[in-house]
Amino acid sequence: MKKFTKLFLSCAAVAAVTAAVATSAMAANLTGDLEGAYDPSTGVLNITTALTGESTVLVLAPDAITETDTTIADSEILYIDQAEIAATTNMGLKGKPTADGVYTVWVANAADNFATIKKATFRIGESETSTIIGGDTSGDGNVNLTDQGQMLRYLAERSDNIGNVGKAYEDPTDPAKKIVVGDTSGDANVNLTDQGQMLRYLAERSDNIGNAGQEIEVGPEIAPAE
Ligand SMILES: [Ca+2]
Ligand SMILES: [Ca+2]
Repeated sequence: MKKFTKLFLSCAAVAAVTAAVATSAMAANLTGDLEGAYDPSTGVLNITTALTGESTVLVLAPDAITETDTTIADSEILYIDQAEIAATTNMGLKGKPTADGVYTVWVANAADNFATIKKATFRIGESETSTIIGGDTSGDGNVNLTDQGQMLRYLAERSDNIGNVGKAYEDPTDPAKKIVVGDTSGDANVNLTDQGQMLRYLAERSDNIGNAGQEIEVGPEIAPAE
Protein backbone atom coordinates (compact mmCIF):
# COMPACT_ATOMS: atom_id res chain seq x y z
CA MET A 1 0.00 0.00 0.00
CA LYS A 2 2.68 2.48 1.01
CA LYS A 3 4.82 1.97 -2.08
CA PHE A 4 2.34 3.05 -4.69
CA THR A 5 0.71 5.68 -2.52
CA LYS A 6 4.08 7.33 -2.36
CA LEU A 7 4.58 6.87 -6.08
CA PHE A 8 1.33 8.58 -6.92
CA LEU A 9 1.70 11.29 -4.35
CA SER A 10 5.10 12.16 -5.78
CA CYS A 11 3.37 12.80 -9.07
CA ALA A 12 0.48 14.72 -7.56
CA ALA A 13 2.05 18.11 -8.04
CA VAL A 14 2.26 17.75 -11.79
CA ALA A 15 -1.15 16.16 -12.26
CA ALA A 16 -3.50 18.55 -13.91
CA VAL A 17 -7.09 17.92 -13.01
CA THR A 18 -9.00 18.33 -16.21
CA ALA A 19 -12.66 18.54 -17.00
CA ALA A 20 -14.53 16.09 -19.12
CA VAL A 21 -17.64 16.75 -21.13
CA ALA A 22 -20.79 15.16 -19.81
CA THR A 23 -22.09 12.76 -22.40
CA SER A 24 -25.09 11.41 -20.55
CA ALA A 25 -26.71 11.39 -17.15
CA MET A 26 -26.08 7.66 -16.94
CA ALA A 27 -22.60 6.29 -17.56
CA ALA A 28 -19.77 8.82 -17.46
CA ASN A 29 -17.16 8.27 -20.15
CA LEU A 30 -13.45 8.64 -19.49
CA THR A 31 -11.54 11.41 -21.25
CA GLY A 32 -7.78 11.34 -21.50
CA ASP A 33 -5.23 8.53 -21.85
CA LEU A 34 -7.66 5.77 -20.86
CA GLU A 35 -10.89 4.55 -22.38
CA GLY A 36 -13.82 3.40 -20.32
CA ALA A 37 -16.81 4.58 -18.35
CA TYR A 38 -18.10 4.89 -14.82
CA ASP A 39 -21.61 3.74 -13.97
CA PRO A 40 -22.95 5.66 -10.94
CA SER A 41 -25.82 3.19 -10.54
CA THR A 42 -23.45 0.29 -9.81
CA GLY A 43 -20.33 2.15 -8.65
CA VAL A 44 -18.26 0.22 -11.20
CA LEU A 45 -15.54 1.90 -13.24
CA ASN A 46 -14.59 -0.03 -16.36
CA ILE A 47 -11.29 0.97 -17.95
CA THR A 48 -9.37 -0.16 -20.99
CA THR A 49 -5.73 0.52 -20.21
CA ALA A 50 -3.98 -1.26 -23.09
CA LEU A 51 -1.66 -2.41 -20.31
CA THR A 52 -1.17 -5.87 -18.88
CA GLY A 53 0.71 -7.14 -15.88
CA GLU A 54 1.34 -5.50 -12.55
CA SER A 55 -0.19 -2.06 -12.45
CA THR A 56 -1.20 0.51 -9.91
CA VAL A 57 -4.57 2.15 -10.17
CA LEU A 58 -5.74 5.20 -8.27
CA VAL A 59 -9.12 6.93 -8.51
CA LEU A 60 -9.56 10.28 -6.77
CA ALA A 61 -12.60 12.28 -5.78
CA PRO A 62 -13.19 15.73 -7.34
CA ASP A 63 -10.87 18.43 -6.03
CA ALA A 64 -8.70 15.87 -4.21
CA ILE A 65 -5.76 17.77 -5.65
CA THR A 66 -5.79 21.48 -6.26
CA GLU A 67 -3.07 23.96 -7.13
CA THR A 68 -2.82 24.96 -3.49
CA ASP A 69 -3.44 21.58 -1.82
CA THR A 70 -1.66 18.53 -3.24
CA THR A 71 -2.14 16.27 -0.24
CA ILE A 72 -4.65 13.47 -0.62
CA ALA A 73 -6.87 12.48 2.29
CA ASP A 74 -7.94 8.83 2.68
CA SER A 75 -11.54 9.86 2.12
CA GLU A 76 -10.59 11.29 -1.29
CA ILE A 77 -9.19 7.95 -2.51
CA LEU A 78 -12.06 6.09 -4.14
CA TYR A 79 -9.95 3.22 -5.41
CA ILE A 80 -6.37 2.16 -4.97
CA ASP A 81 -4.77 -1.12 -5.87
CA GLN A 82 -1.57 -2.64 -7.14
CA ALA A 83 -2.17 -5.93 -8.90
CA GLU A 84 -2.08 -7.86 -12.11
CA ILE A 85 -4.65 -6.29 -14.38
CA ALA A 86 -6.06 -7.23 -17.72
CA ALA A 87 -6.18 -4.78 -20.62
CA THR A 88 -9.80 -4.16 -19.71
CA THR A 89 -10.67 -4.22 -16.05
CA ASN A 90 -13.59 -3.40 -13.75
CA MET A 91 -13.20 -1.78 -10.36
CA GLY A 92 -15.78 -0.96 -7.72
CA LEU A 93 -15.32 2.53 -6.34
CA LYS A 94 -15.49 3.15 -2.60
CA GLY A 95 -18.77 4.76 -1.60
CA LYS A 96 -20.33 4.33 -5.08
CA PRO A 97 -19.84 8.06 -5.77
CA THR A 98 -22.70 9.95 -7.35
CA ALA A 99 -21.78 13.54 -6.44
CA ASP A 100 -21.29 15.96 -9.34
CA GLY A 101 -17.71 16.71 -10.23
CA VAL A 102 -14.66 15.66 -12.21
CA TYR A 103 -13.02 12.45 -10.97
CA THR A 104 -9.41 11.54 -11.74
CA VAL A 105 -8.06 8.12 -12.72
CA TRP A 106 -4.35 7.27 -12.78
CA VAL A 107 -2.80 4.02 -13.93
CA ALA A 108 0.90 3.16 -13.92
CA ASN A 109 2.47 -0.08 -15.12
CA ALA A 110 5.42 -2.14 -13.89
CA ALA A 111 6.57 -2.78 -17.46
CA ASP A 112 8.28 0.61 -17.55
CA ASN A 113 8.97 0.73 -13.81
CA PHE A 114 5.90 2.92 -13.22
CA ALA A 115 7.57 5.77 -15.11
CA THR A 116 4.53 6.52 -17.23
CA ILE A 117 1.24 7.39 -15.62
CA LYS A 118 -1.82 7.25 -17.80
CA LYS A 119 -4.38 9.81 -16.71
CA ALA A 120 -8.04 10.23 -17.43
CA THR A 121 -11.05 11.93 -15.94
CA PHE A 122 -14.76 11.35 -15.88
CA ARG A 123 -17.49 13.80 -14.99
CA ILE A 124 -20.67 13.16 -13.07
CA GLY A 125 -23.27 15.81 -13.72
CA GLU A 126 -23.36 18.48 -16.35
CA SER A 127 -20.41 20.71 -17.13
CA GLU A 128 -21.20 24.36 -16.45
CA THR A 129 -20.89 26.22 -19.69
CA SER A 130 -21.47 29.78 -20.82
CA THR A 131 -21.00 31.70 -24.04
CA ILE A 132 -18.51 34.39 -25.01
CA ILE A 133 -18.09 36.28 -28.29
CA GLY A 134 -14.75 35.86 -30.05
CA GLY A 135 -12.79 39.11 -29.91
CA ASP A 136 -15.18 40.76 -27.42
CA THR A 137 -12.60 41.56 -24.77
CA SER A 138 -14.74 44.19 -23.02
CA GLY A 139 -17.52 41.65 -22.45
CA ASP A 140 -20.38 43.83 -23.70
CA GLY A 141 -21.37 41.39 -26.46
CA ASN A 142 -20.11 43.61 -29.29
CA VAL A 143 -16.83 43.45 -31.18
CA ASN A 144 -15.64 46.94 -31.97
CA LEU A 145 -12.73 49.38 -31.64
CA THR A 146 -12.94 49.27 -27.85
CA ASP A 147 -11.98 45.58 -27.91
CA GLN A 148 -9.30 46.08 -30.53
CA GLY A 149 -7.85 48.90 -28.42
CA GLN A 150 -7.87 46.71 -25.30
CA MET A 151 -5.98 44.02 -27.18
CA LEU A 152 -3.37 46.55 -28.32
CA ARG A 153 -2.91 47.75 -24.74
CA TYR A 154 -2.65 44.15 -23.54
CA LEU A 155 0.06 43.41 -26.09
CA ALA A 156 1.99 46.47 -24.93
CA GLU A 157 1.50 46.07 -21.19
CA ARG A 158 0.65 42.38 -20.60
CA SER A 159 -1.52 43.55 -17.72
CA ASP A 160 -4.28 41.28 -16.41
CA ASN A 161 -6.59 44.23 -15.89
CA ILE A 162 -7.42 45.29 -19.44
CA GLY A 163 -10.98 44.19 -20.01
CA ASN A 164 -11.12 40.40 -20.09
CA VAL A 165 -8.07 40.01 -22.31
CA GLY A 166 -6.15 36.90 -21.32
CA LYS A 167 -8.93 35.46 -19.16
CA ALA A 168 -8.99 31.68 -19.70
CA TYR A 169 -11.82 29.15 -19.67
CA GLU A 170 -11.89 25.39 -19.92
CA ASP A 171 -12.69 24.14 -23.41
CA PRO A 172 -15.85 22.04 -22.97
CA THR A 173 -15.05 20.06 -26.12
CA ASP A 174 -11.49 19.16 -25.18
CA PRO A 175 -10.18 19.09 -21.60
CA ALA A 176 -6.61 19.36 -22.85
CA LYS A 177 -7.31 22.81 -24.29
CA LYS A 178 -8.32 26.20 -22.96
CA ILE A 179 -10.15 29.14 -24.49
CA VAL A 180 -8.57 32.56 -23.96
CA VAL A 181 -10.39 35.89 -24.34
CA GLY A 182 -8.78 37.92 -27.11
CA ASP A 183 -7.41 34.84 -28.84
CA THR A 184 -9.26 34.96 -32.13
CA SER A 185 -6.92 32.53 -33.90
CA GLY A 186 -7.64 29.75 -31.40
CA ASP A 187 -4.08 28.86 -30.39
CA ALA A 188 -4.61 29.94 -26.75
CA ASN A 189 -2.17 32.87 -27.13
CA VAL A 190 -3.02 36.54 -27.56
CA ASN A 191 -0.55 38.10 -29.95
CA LEU A 192 -0.20 40.15 -33.12
CA THR A 193 -1.91 37.45 -35.20
CA ASP A 194 -5.10 38.02 -33.21
CA GLN A 195 -4.69 41.78 -33.40
CA GLY A 196 -4.41 41.48 -37.19
CA GLN A 197 -7.53 39.31 -37.33
CA MET A 198 -9.40 41.88 -35.22
CA LEU A 199 -8.46 44.68 -37.59
CA ARG A 200 -9.58 42.60 -40.57
CA TYR A 201 -12.82 41.68 -38.81
CA LEU A 202 -13.61 45.30 -38.02
CA ALA A 203 -13.01 46.21 -41.68
CA GLU A 204 -14.80 43.27 -43.30
CA ARG A 205 -17.23 41.86 -40.67
CA SER A 206 -16.62 38.46 -42.24
CA ASP A 207 -17.52 35.29 -40.32
CA ASN A 208 -14.35 33.59 -41.47
CA ILE A 209 -11.69 35.55 -39.62
CA GLY A 210 -10.70 33.26 -36.80
CA ASN A 211 -13.46 33.23 -34.22
CA ALA A 212 -13.98 37.00 -34.27
CA GLY A 213 -17.63 37.83 -33.77
CA GLN A 214 -18.62 34.20 -33.23
CA GLU A 215 -20.32 32.69 -30.21
CA ILE A 216 -17.99 30.33 -28.36
CA GLU A 217 -19.18 27.89 -25.69
CA VAL A 218 -16.79 27.86 -22.76
CA GLY A 219 -16.49 25.84 -19.57
CA PRO A 220 -15.62 27.17 -16.11
CA GLU A 221 -13.06 29.94 -15.81
CA ILE A 222 -9.50 28.80 -15.16
CA ALA A 223 -7.88 30.70 -12.32
CA PRO A 224 -4.71 32.49 -13.46
CA ALA A 225 -1.43 30.93 -12.33
CA GLU A 226 0.26 32.79 -9.50
CA1 LIG B 1 -16.76 44.50 -26.72
CA1 LIG C 1 -4.03 33.59 -30.95
